[in-house]
Amino acid sequence: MSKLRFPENFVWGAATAAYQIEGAAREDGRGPSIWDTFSRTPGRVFQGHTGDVACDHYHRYADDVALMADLGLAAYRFSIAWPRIRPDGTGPVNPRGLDFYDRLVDTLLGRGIDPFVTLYHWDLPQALEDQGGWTARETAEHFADYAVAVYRRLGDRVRTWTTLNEPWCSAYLGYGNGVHAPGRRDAGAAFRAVHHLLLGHGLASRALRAAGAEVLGITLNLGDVQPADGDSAADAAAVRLVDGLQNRIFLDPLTGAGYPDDVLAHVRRTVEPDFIRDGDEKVIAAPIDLLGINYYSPTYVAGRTDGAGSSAYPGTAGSVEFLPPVGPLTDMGWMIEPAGLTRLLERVAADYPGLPMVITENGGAFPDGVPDAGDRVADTDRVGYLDGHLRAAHEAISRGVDLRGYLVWSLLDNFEWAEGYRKRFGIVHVDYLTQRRTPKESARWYQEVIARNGL
Ligand code: IFM
Repeated sequence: MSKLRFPENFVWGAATAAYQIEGAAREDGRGPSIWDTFSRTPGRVFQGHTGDVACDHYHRYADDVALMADLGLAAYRFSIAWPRIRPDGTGPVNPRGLDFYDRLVDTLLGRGIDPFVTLYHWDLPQALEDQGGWTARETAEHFADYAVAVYRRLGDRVRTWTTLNEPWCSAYLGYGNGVHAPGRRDAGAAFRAVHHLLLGHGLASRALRAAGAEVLGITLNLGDVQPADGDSAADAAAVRLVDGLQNRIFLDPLTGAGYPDDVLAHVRRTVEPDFIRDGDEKVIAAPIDLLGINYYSPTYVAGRTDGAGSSAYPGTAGSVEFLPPVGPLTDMGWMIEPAGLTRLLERVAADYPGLPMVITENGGAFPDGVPDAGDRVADTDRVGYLDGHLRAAHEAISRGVDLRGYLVWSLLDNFEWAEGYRKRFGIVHVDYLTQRRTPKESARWYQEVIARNGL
Protein backbone atom coordinates (compact mmCIF):
# COMPACT_ATOMS: atom_id res chain seq x y z
CA MET A 1 0.00 0.00 0.00
CA SER A 2 1.11 3.55 -0.67
CA LYS A 3 2.74 5.69 2.00
CA LEU A 4 0.51 8.27 3.61
CA ARG A 5 1.70 11.32 5.46
CA PHE A 6 -0.53 13.40 7.72
CA PRO A 7 -0.38 17.20 7.83
CA GLU A 8 2.36 18.86 9.81
CA ASN A 9 1.24 19.49 13.40
CA PHE A 10 -1.36 16.71 13.18
CA VAL A 11 -1.95 15.73 16.82
CA TRP A 12 -1.45 12.07 17.72
CA GLY A 13 -2.77 10.92 21.06
CA ALA A 14 -4.75 8.49 23.13
CA ALA A 15 -7.86 8.78 25.26
CA THR A 16 -9.27 7.38 28.50
CA ALA A 17 -11.99 8.37 30.99
CA ALA A 18 -11.95 8.78 34.77
CA TYR A 19 -14.35 6.06 35.91
CA GLN A 20 -12.93 3.59 33.41
CA ILE A 21 -9.33 3.74 34.65
CA GLU A 22 -8.80 5.64 37.90
CA GLY A 23 -10.07 3.35 40.65
CA ALA A 24 -9.54 4.92 44.11
CA ALA A 25 -13.29 5.24 44.28
CA ARG A 26 -13.39 6.23 47.93
CA GLU A 27 -10.10 8.05 48.26
CA ASP A 28 -9.25 11.64 49.06
CA GLY A 29 -12.84 12.70 49.55
CA ARG A 30 -14.33 11.46 46.27
CA GLY A 31 -18.11 11.19 46.49
CA PRO A 32 -20.24 8.49 44.87
CA SER A 33 -21.22 8.78 41.22
CA ILE A 34 -24.12 7.27 39.32
CA TRP A 35 -21.71 4.64 37.98
CA ASP A 36 -20.79 3.53 41.52
CA THR A 37 -24.47 3.04 42.24
CA PHE A 38 -25.28 1.44 38.90
CA SER A 39 -22.39 -1.00 38.91
CA ARG A 40 -23.44 -2.13 42.38
CA THR A 41 -27.01 -2.75 41.27
CA PRO A 42 -27.36 -6.47 40.53
CA GLY A 43 -27.74 -7.33 36.86
CA ARG A 44 -26.64 -4.00 35.42
CA VAL A 45 -22.93 -4.59 34.73
CA PHE A 46 -21.34 -7.83 33.55
CA GLN A 47 -20.64 -10.05 36.57
CA GLY A 48 -21.04 -7.10 38.93
CA HIS A 49 -17.77 -5.49 37.83
CA THR A 50 -17.19 -1.97 39.20
CA GLY A 51 -14.71 0.86 38.72
CA ASP A 52 -13.56 0.65 42.35
CA VAL A 53 -10.03 -0.32 41.35
CA ALA A 54 -10.14 -0.32 37.54
CA CYS A 55 -6.57 0.25 36.25
CA ASP A 56 -5.54 1.90 39.52
CA HIS A 57 -4.42 4.85 37.42
CA TYR A 58 -5.04 7.17 40.38
CA HIS A 59 -1.91 5.69 41.96
CA ARG A 60 -0.04 4.63 38.83
CA TYR A 61 -0.52 7.75 36.73
CA ALA A 62 3.20 8.59 36.65
CA ASP A 63 4.08 5.18 35.16
CA ASP A 64 1.19 5.51 32.73
CA VAL A 65 2.43 8.91 31.60
CA ALA A 66 5.92 7.42 31.12
CA LEU A 67 4.31 4.81 28.88
CA MET A 68 2.58 7.55 26.88
CA ALA A 69 5.88 9.37 26.47
CA ASP A 70 7.52 6.18 25.28
CA LEU A 71 4.83 5.79 22.62
CA GLY A 72 5.48 9.36 21.50
CA LEU A 73 1.98 10.71 22.23
CA ALA A 74 1.61 14.43 21.67
CA ALA A 75 -1.74 14.61 23.48
CA TYR A 76 -3.57 12.69 26.16
CA ARG A 77 -7.33 13.03 26.52
CA PHE A 78 -8.62 12.21 29.99
CA SER A 79 -11.69 13.16 31.95
CA ILE A 80 -12.11 14.76 35.33
CA ALA A 81 -14.33 13.00 37.85
CA TRP A 82 -16.89 15.55 38.98
CA PRO A 83 -17.43 13.61 42.26
CA ARG A 84 -13.75 14.09 43.14
CA ILE A 85 -14.07 17.86 42.76
CA ARG A 86 -17.51 18.40 44.27
CA PRO A 87 -18.35 15.16 46.07
CA ASP A 88 -22.03 16.05 46.38
CA GLY A 89 -22.21 17.84 43.04
CA THR A 90 -22.77 21.35 44.33
CA GLY A 91 -21.06 21.96 47.64
CA PRO A 92 -17.55 23.10 48.48
CA VAL A 93 -14.66 22.16 46.24
CA ASN A 94 -12.59 19.22 47.45
CA PRO A 95 -8.96 20.37 47.06
CA ARG A 96 -7.57 16.82 47.29
CA GLY A 97 -9.57 15.87 44.21
CA LEU A 98 -8.10 18.77 42.29
CA ASP A 99 -4.63 17.89 43.58
CA PHE A 100 -4.72 14.62 41.65
CA TYR A 101 -5.40 16.31 38.31
CA ASP A 102 -2.85 18.97 39.16
CA ARG A 103 -0.21 16.26 39.54
CA LEU A 104 -1.37 14.51 36.39
CA VAL A 105 -1.24 17.70 34.31
CA ASP A 106 2.23 18.59 35.58
CA THR A 107 3.49 15.10 34.88
CA LEU A 108 2.09 15.23 31.33
CA LEU A 109 3.58 18.63 30.64
CA GLY A 110 6.88 17.48 32.08
CA ARG A 111 6.91 14.81 29.37
CA GLY A 112 5.85 17.20 26.62
CA ILE A 113 2.32 15.77 26.37
CA ASP A 114 -0.56 18.19 25.84
CA PRO A 115 -3.45 17.53 28.27
CA PHE A 116 -6.90 17.46 26.60
CA VAL A 117 -9.38 17.74 29.46
CA THR A 118 -12.94 16.41 29.24
CA LEU A 119 -15.10 17.72 32.04
CA TYR A 120 -17.87 15.15 31.90
CA HIS A 121 -17.50 11.54 30.83
CA TRP A 122 -20.65 10.13 32.43
CA ASP A 123 -19.83 10.02 36.16
CA LEU A 124 -22.49 12.37 37.55
CA PRO A 125 -22.37 12.82 41.34
CA GLN A 126 -25.07 10.56 42.78
CA ALA A 127 -26.36 13.43 44.94
CA LEU A 128 -27.33 15.28 41.75
CA GLU A 129 -29.05 12.23 40.30
CA ASP A 130 -31.05 12.08 43.52
CA GLN A 131 -32.35 15.55 42.59
CA GLY A 132 -33.31 14.51 39.06
CA GLY A 133 -29.92 14.21 37.35
CA TRP A 134 -29.83 15.48 33.77
CA THR A 135 -33.63 15.66 33.67
CA ALA A 136 -33.34 18.63 36.05
CA ARG A 137 -32.41 22.02 34.67
CA GLU A 138 -30.34 22.86 37.76
CA THR A 139 -27.85 20.12 36.86
CA ALA A 140 -26.81 22.20 33.84
CA GLU A 141 -26.11 25.16 36.12
CA HIS A 142 -24.17 23.02 38.61
CA PHE A 143 -22.12 21.67 35.73
CA ALA A 144 -21.04 25.16 34.71
CA ASP A 145 -20.03 25.96 38.32
CA TYR A 146 -18.02 22.77 38.54
CA ALA A 147 -16.34 23.48 35.18
CA VAL A 148 -15.16 26.87 36.40
CA ALA A 149 -13.85 25.35 39.66
CA VAL A 150 -11.69 22.98 37.61
CA TYR A 151 -10.59 25.76 35.28
CA ARG A 152 -9.46 27.91 38.22
CA ARG A 153 -7.00 25.21 39.25
CA LEU A 154 -5.82 23.89 35.86
CA GLY A 155 -6.53 26.73 33.44
CA ASP A 156 -3.02 28.13 33.68
CA ARG A 157 -1.67 24.91 32.10
CA VAL A 158 -4.48 23.22 30.17
CA ARG A 159 -5.26 24.69 26.75
CA THR A 160 -7.89 22.32 25.37
CA TRP A 161 -11.20 21.94 27.19
CA THR A 162 -14.03 19.62 26.23
CA THR A 163 -17.30 20.01 28.07
CA LEU A 164 -19.12 16.72 27.46
CA ASN A 165 -18.29 13.33 26.08
CA GLU A 166 -21.04 11.71 23.98
CA PRO A 167 -24.19 13.31 25.39
CA TRP A 168 -26.11 10.88 23.14
CA CYS A 169 -25.03 8.06 25.46
CA SER A 170 -25.68 10.01 28.67
CA ALA A 171 -29.21 10.84 27.54
CA TYR A 172 -30.47 7.88 25.51
CA LEU A 173 -28.61 5.04 27.24
CA GLY A 174 -28.70 6.61 30.71
CA TYR A 175 -32.31 7.84 30.78
CA GLY A 176 -33.92 6.23 27.71
CA ASN A 177 -33.15 2.51 27.64
CA GLY A 178 -31.33 2.17 30.95
CA VAL A 179 -28.30 0.31 29.63
CA HIS A 180 -26.04 2.89 31.26
CA ALA A 181 -26.20 4.72 34.59
CA PRO A 182 -28.47 5.95 36.08
CA GLY A 183 -30.45 3.18 34.37
CA ARG A 184 -33.74 4.98 33.83
CA ARG A 185 -36.11 3.83 31.09
CA ASP A 186 -38.18 6.79 30.07
CA ALA A 187 -38.04 8.26 26.56
CA GLY A 188 -39.37 11.63 27.72
CA ALA A 189 -36.63 11.81 30.36
CA ALA A 190 -34.07 11.04 27.65
CA PHE A 191 -35.14 14.08 25.61
CA ARG A 192 -35.12 16.30 28.70
CA ALA A 193 -31.61 15.04 29.41
CA VAL A 194 -30.47 15.86 25.86
CA HIS A 195 -31.57 19.45 26.35
CA HIS A 196 -30.08 19.89 29.80
CA LEU A 197 -26.78 18.35 28.71
CA LEU A 198 -26.62 20.80 25.81
CA LEU A 199 -27.61 23.64 28.10
CA GLY A 200 -24.87 22.58 30.52
CA HIS A 201 -22.41 22.60 27.64
CA GLY A 202 -23.49 26.12 26.66
CA LEU A 203 -23.40 27.51 30.19
CA ALA A 204 -20.03 25.92 30.89
CA SER A 205 -18.59 27.14 27.57
CA ARG A 206 -19.70 30.67 28.27
CA ALA A 207 -18.24 30.60 31.78
CA LEU A 208 -14.97 28.97 30.69
CA ARG A 209 -14.53 31.44 27.86
CA ALA A 210 -15.10 34.34 30.26
CA ALA A 211 -12.53 32.80 32.60
CA GLY A 212 -10.00 32.70 29.74
CA ALA A 213 -10.19 29.20 28.23
CA GLU A 214 -8.30 29.05 24.94
CA VAL A 215 -9.64 26.08 23.00
CA LEU A 216 -13.18 24.95 23.79
CA GLY A 217 -15.11 22.04 22.36
CA ILE A 218 -17.52 19.17 22.83
CA THR A 219 -17.19 15.53 21.82
CA LEU A 220 -20.07 13.78 20.05
CA ASN A 221 -20.45 10.18 18.97
CA LEU A 222 -21.93 11.05 15.61
CA GLY A 223 -23.50 8.42 13.40
CA ASP A 224 -22.76 7.55 9.83
CA VAL A 225 -26.35 6.57 9.12
CA GLN A 226 -26.87 4.75 5.82
CA PRO A 227 -29.98 3.41 4.04
CA ALA A 228 -30.38 -0.32 3.46
CA ASP A 229 -31.43 0.57 -0.08
CA GLY A 230 -30.18 3.81 -1.58
CA ASP A 231 -33.18 4.06 -3.94
CA SER A 232 -35.91 3.64 -1.35
CA ALA A 233 -37.83 6.73 -0.14
CA ALA A 234 -38.88 4.85 3.02
CA ASP A 235 -35.25 4.08 3.83
CA ALA A 236 -34.30 7.72 3.23
CA ALA A 237 -36.99 8.77 5.73
CA ALA A 238 -35.58 6.29 8.26
CA VAL A 239 -32.10 7.72 7.74
CA ARG A 240 -33.43 11.22 8.30
CA LEU A 241 -35.11 10.26 11.56
CA VAL A 242 -32.11 8.41 12.98
CA ASP A 243 -29.73 11.11 11.77
CA GLY A 244 -31.97 13.65 13.49
CA LEU A 245 -31.83 11.77 16.79
CA GLN A 246 -28.12 11.08 16.71
CA ASN A 247 -26.56 13.99 14.84
CA ARG A 248 -28.75 16.98 14.08
CA ILE A 249 -30.34 17.18 17.55
CA PHE A 250 -26.84 18.04 18.81
CA LEU A 251 -25.07 19.67 15.88
CA ASP A 252 -27.81 22.08 14.81
CA PRO A 253 -28.28 23.84 18.15
CA LEU A 254 -24.55 23.77 18.86
CA THR A 255 -23.84 25.59 15.63
CA GLY A 256 -26.58 28.18 16.03
CA ALA A 257 -29.39 26.75 13.90
CA GLY A 258 -31.54 25.73 16.87
CA TYR A 259 -33.28 22.36 17.16
CA PRO A 260 -34.45 21.06 13.76
CA ASP A 261 -38.23 21.23 13.26
CA ASP A 262 -38.54 17.60 12.20
CA VAL A 263 -36.68 16.47 15.32
CA LEU A 264 -38.88 18.61 17.58
CA ALA A 265 -41.96 17.16 15.90
CA HIS A 266 -40.62 13.68 16.66
CA VAL A 267 -39.88 14.61 20.29
CA ARG A 268 -43.47 15.93 20.65
CA ARG A 269 -44.82 12.45 19.96
CA THR A 270 -43.26 11.45 23.29
CA VAL A 271 -43.12 14.59 25.39
CA GLU A 272 -43.96 18.28 25.08
CA PRO A 273 -40.55 20.00 25.00
CA ASP A 274 -41.59 22.75 27.42
CA PHE A 275 -38.21 22.29 29.10
CA ILE A 276 -36.69 24.28 26.21
CA ARG A 277 -36.98 27.86 27.40
CA ASP A 278 -36.59 31.10 25.49
CA GLY A 279 -32.93 31.93 25.18
CA ASP A 280 -31.67 28.38 25.76
CA GLU A 281 -30.74 27.79 22.13
CA LYS A 282 -28.67 30.96 22.17
CA VAL A 283 -26.77 29.67 25.22
CA ILE A 284 -26.19 26.29 23.56
CA ALA A 285 -24.77 28.04 20.49
CA ALA A 286 -21.84 29.47 22.46
CA PRO A 287 -18.96 29.42 19.96
CA ILE A 288 -16.67 26.40 20.01
CA ASP A 289 -13.20 26.05 18.53
CA LEU A 290 -13.08 22.31 18.07
CA LEU A 291 -15.52 19.48 17.48
CA GLY A 292 -14.47 16.12 18.89
CA ILE A 293 -15.79 13.17 16.92
CA ASN A 294 -15.94 9.62 18.25
CA TYR A 295 -16.44 7.05 15.51
CA TYR A 296 -16.51 3.27 15.73
CA SER A 297 -19.07 1.86 13.31
CA PRO A 298 -21.77 2.80 10.78
CA THR A 299 -25.53 2.32 11.23
CA TYR A 300 -27.71 0.86 8.45
CA VAL A 301 -31.46 1.40 8.59
CA ALA A 302 -34.57 0.59 6.59
CA GLY A 303 -37.92 2.35 6.72
CA ARG A 304 -40.56 -0.21 7.72
CA THR A 305 -43.92 0.19 9.42
CA ASP A 306 -43.27 -3.09 11.25
CA GLY A 307 -39.71 -2.02 12.14
CA ALA A 308 -38.65 -2.92 15.66
CA GLY A 309 -36.75 0.36 16.06
CA SER A 310 -34.12 0.56 18.77
CA SER A 311 -34.52 1.43 22.41
CA ALA A 312 -31.41 3.59 22.00
CA TYR A 313 -33.31 5.84 19.57
CA PRO A 314 -36.58 6.82 21.29
CA GLY A 315 -39.70 6.56 19.16
CA THR A 316 -38.23 4.57 16.26
CA ALA A 317 -40.36 1.44 16.72
CA GLY A 318 -42.96 1.21 13.97
CA SER A 319 -40.91 3.12 11.42
CA VAL A 320 -37.28 2.00 11.48
CA GLU A 321 -35.59 -1.36 11.21
CA PHE A 322 -31.94 -1.29 12.32
CA LEU A 323 -30.09 -3.80 10.17
CA PRO A 324 -28.01 -6.42 11.95
CA PRO A 325 -24.30 -5.68 11.60
CA VAL A 326 -22.53 -7.54 8.83
CA GLY A 327 -19.00 -8.89 9.39
CA PRO A 328 -16.21 -8.28 9.97
CA LEU A 329 -17.19 -7.35 13.51
CA THR A 330 -15.30 -6.28 16.60
CA ASP A 331 -15.66 -8.07 19.93
CA MET A 332 -18.47 -5.60 20.72
CA GLY A 333 -20.32 -6.98 17.68
CA TRP A 334 -19.80 -3.66 15.90
CA MET A 335 -19.41 -3.62 12.14
CA ILE A 336 -15.98 -2.58 10.88
CA GLU A 337 -16.36 -0.10 8.04
CA PRO A 338 -13.63 2.57 7.83
CA ALA A 339 -15.33 4.22 4.84
CA GLY A 340 -18.03 5.30 7.29
CA LEU A 341 -15.48 7.56 8.97
CA THR A 342 -14.60 9.29 5.71
CA ARG A 343 -18.31 9.77 4.93
CA LEU A 344 -19.01 11.12 8.40
CA LEU A 345 -16.12 13.60 8.40
CA GLU A 346 -17.02 14.86 4.93
CA ARG A 347 -20.67 15.22 5.85
CA VAL A 348 -19.93 17.25 9.00
CA ALA A 349 -17.49 19.44 7.06
CA ALA A 350 -20.12 20.06 4.37
CA ASP A 351 -23.14 20.66 6.60
CA TYR A 352 -21.39 22.48 9.46
CA PRO A 353 -18.55 24.33 7.77
CA GLY A 354 -15.79 26.12 9.62
CA LEU A 355 -15.53 23.69 12.54
CA PRO A 356 -12.07 22.18 13.00
CA MET A 357 -12.38 18.53 14.01
CA VAL A 358 -10.39 16.02 16.01
CA ILE A 359 -11.14 12.31 16.17
CA THR A 360 -11.31 12.10 19.95
CA GLU A 361 -12.00 8.34 19.97
CA ASN A 362 -11.61 5.48 17.54
CA GLY A 363 -10.56 1.93 18.21
CA GLY A 364 -11.76 -1.61 18.62
CA ALA A 365 -12.34 -4.27 21.25
CA PHE A 366 -10.89 -7.61 20.24
CA PRO A 367 -10.33 -10.88 22.13
CA ASP A 368 -6.58 -10.34 22.40
CA GLY A 369 -5.53 -13.01 24.83
CA VAL A 370 -2.84 -12.55 27.45
CA PRO A 371 0.84 -11.68 26.93
CA ASP A 372 2.81 -14.73 25.75
CA ALA A 373 6.12 -15.96 27.20
CA GLY A 374 7.92 -13.25 25.26
CA ASP A 375 5.50 -10.59 26.56
CA ARG A 376 3.84 -10.25 23.18
CA VAL A 377 0.17 -9.55 22.64
CA ALA A 378 -0.34 -10.05 18.92
CA ASP A 379 -3.47 -7.96 18.39
CA THR A 380 -3.39 -8.09 14.60
CA ASP A 381 -7.13 -7.35 14.36
CA ARG A 382 -6.71 -4.08 16.21
CA VAL A 383 -3.77 -3.04 14.03
CA GLY A 384 -5.95 -3.73 10.99
CA TYR A 385 -8.82 -1.74 12.45
CA LEU A 386 -6.66 1.27 13.30
CA ASP A 387 -4.78 1.16 10.01
CA GLY A 388 -8.06 1.13 8.06
CA HIS A 389 -9.53 4.02 10.01
CA LEU A 390 -6.39 6.13 9.76
CA ARG A 391 -6.45 5.63 5.99
CA ALA A 392 -10.10 6.69 6.03
CA ALA A 393 -9.25 9.79 8.07
CA HIS A 394 -6.44 10.61 5.68
CA GLU A 395 -8.81 10.26 2.77
CA ALA A 396 -11.12 12.84 4.36
CA ILE A 397 -8.20 15.22 4.88
CA SER A 398 -7.15 14.82 1.26
CA ARG A 399 -10.71 15.78 0.27
CA GLY A 400 -10.43 19.01 2.24
CA VAL A 401 -11.74 18.15 5.71
CA ASP A 402 -10.14 20.22 8.48
CA LEU A 403 -9.13 17.32 10.72
CA ARG A 404 -6.49 18.27 13.26
CA GLY A 405 -5.79 15.10 15.21
CA TYR A 406 -6.48 11.48 16.09
CA LEU A 407 -6.77 10.01 19.60
CA VAL A 408 -6.95 6.25 19.84
CA TRP A 409 -9.45 4.63 22.19
CA SER A 410 -7.96 3.52 24.35
CA LEU A 411 -4.54 3.80 25.90
CA LEU A 412 -5.32 1.01 28.38
CA ASP A 413 -7.71 -1.89 28.60
CA ASN A 414 -10.34 -0.61 31.00
CA PHE A 415 -13.84 -0.78 32.48
CA GLU A 416 -16.09 -0.93 29.44
CA TRP A 417 -19.26 0.26 31.22
CA ALA A 418 -22.07 -2.33 31.16
CA GLU A 419 -19.61 -4.86 29.70
CA GLY A 420 -17.28 -4.54 32.67
CA TYR A 421 -13.70 -5.68 32.06
CA ARG A 422 -14.54 -8.40 29.57
CA LYS A 423 -14.10 -6.15 26.51
CA ARG A 424 -10.61 -4.86 25.84
CA PHE A 425 -10.06 -1.71 23.78
CA GLY A 426 -6.52 -0.90 24.96
CA ILE A 427 -3.38 -0.69 22.89
CA VAL A 428 -1.79 -1.57 26.22
CA HIS A 429 -2.84 -4.79 27.94
CA VAL A 430 -3.74 -4.55 31.63
CA ASP A 431 -3.53 -7.56 33.90
CA TYR A 432 -6.20 -6.65 36.43
CA LEU A 433 -4.79 -8.97 39.10
CA THR A 434 -1.28 -7.51 39.10
CA GLN A 435 -1.98 -4.16 37.33
CA ARG A 436 0.92 -4.97 35.03
CA ARG A 437 0.84 -3.04 31.75
CA THR A 438 2.07 -4.69 28.54
CA PRO A 439 2.08 -2.71 25.30
CA LYS A 440 0.36 -4.78 22.61
CA GLU A 441 1.65 -4.95 19.05
CA SER A 442 -0.84 -2.21 18.20
CA ALA A 443 0.97 0.10 20.65
CA ARG A 444 4.30 -0.56 18.93
CA TRP A 445 2.65 -0.09 15.55
CA TYR A 446 1.06 3.20 16.70
CA GLN A 447 4.44 4.35 18.03
CA GLU A 448 5.85 3.97 14.52
CA VAL A 449 2.87 5.71 12.91
CA ILE A 450 3.41 8.67 15.23
CA ALA A 451 7.17 8.74 14.59
CA ARG A 452 6.57 8.72 10.82
CA ASN A 453 3.53 11.00 11.02
CA GLY A 454 1.85 8.54 8.73
CA LEU A 455 1.35 5.03 7.46
O1 IFM B 1 -15.48 3.05 26.32
C1 IFM B 1 -16.28 3.91 25.58
C2 IFM B 1 -15.99 5.35 25.93
O2 IFM B 1 -16.15 5.59 27.30
C3 IFM B 1 -16.93 6.26 25.19
N1 IFM B 1 -16.93 5.97 23.79
C4 IFM B 1 -17.04 4.61 23.37
C5 IFM B 1 -16.05 3.73 24.10
C6 IFM B 1 -16.19 2.27 23.65
O3 IFM B 1 -17.46 1.81 23.91
